[in-house]
Amino acid sequence: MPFAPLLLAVLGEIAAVAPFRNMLTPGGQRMSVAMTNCGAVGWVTDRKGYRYERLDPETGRPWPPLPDGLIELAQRAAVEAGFPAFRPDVCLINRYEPGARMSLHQDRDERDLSAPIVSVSLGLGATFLFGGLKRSDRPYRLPLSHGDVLVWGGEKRLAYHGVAPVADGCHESVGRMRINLTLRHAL
Ligand code: MD3
Ligand code: FE
Repeated sequence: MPFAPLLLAVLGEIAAVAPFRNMLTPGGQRMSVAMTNCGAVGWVTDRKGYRYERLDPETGRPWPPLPDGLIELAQRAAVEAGFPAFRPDVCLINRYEPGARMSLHQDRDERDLSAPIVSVSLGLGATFLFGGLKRSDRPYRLPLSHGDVLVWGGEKRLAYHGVAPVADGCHESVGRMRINLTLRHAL
């Protein structure tokens, strides 16, 4: 994967400023996925709810800037998928250790839901669960592996989705984890 080494270097710099943390859901459950952000705002959750915040609640400081290379990668993917106007302003970074999962949810905290979301997967593979517009719609299972770049937009933007528990393993360049970056237009 040509862009993986650069991405991993950038991730190390981001995590040094805004460390990965397991956030609390509004219901009080600790998430198994560890998260951080870069960009003008960052996605957070705690007892008060889900939202985007300008300051990292862990450090009280702004999130690290969104690297230009990441913006370009996401814009190139979005153009290919038919979203030439996509202007990402935030990247949510998810880290899955073996056993971590993400239950079915919708992404609806972004202001303009006509903007797509670009996701980049690194490290261990995972099964992505791709449901419908109702939580009860039975999800498709889609394997995701290192280097996959996907663009989620249009009528599927509000589809329920999640990630099945990540199986144990060790990826040769990323190690014992899966990293997923989602580039979004949140503001
Ligand atoms: C389909 N992350 O951060 S990324 C999330 O692999 C999230 O970490 C997953 O769901 C992960 O919110 C999946 C791909 C993705 C992101 C947003 C979507 C797929 C989507 C929004 C609508 C439909
Ligand atoms: Fe999501």
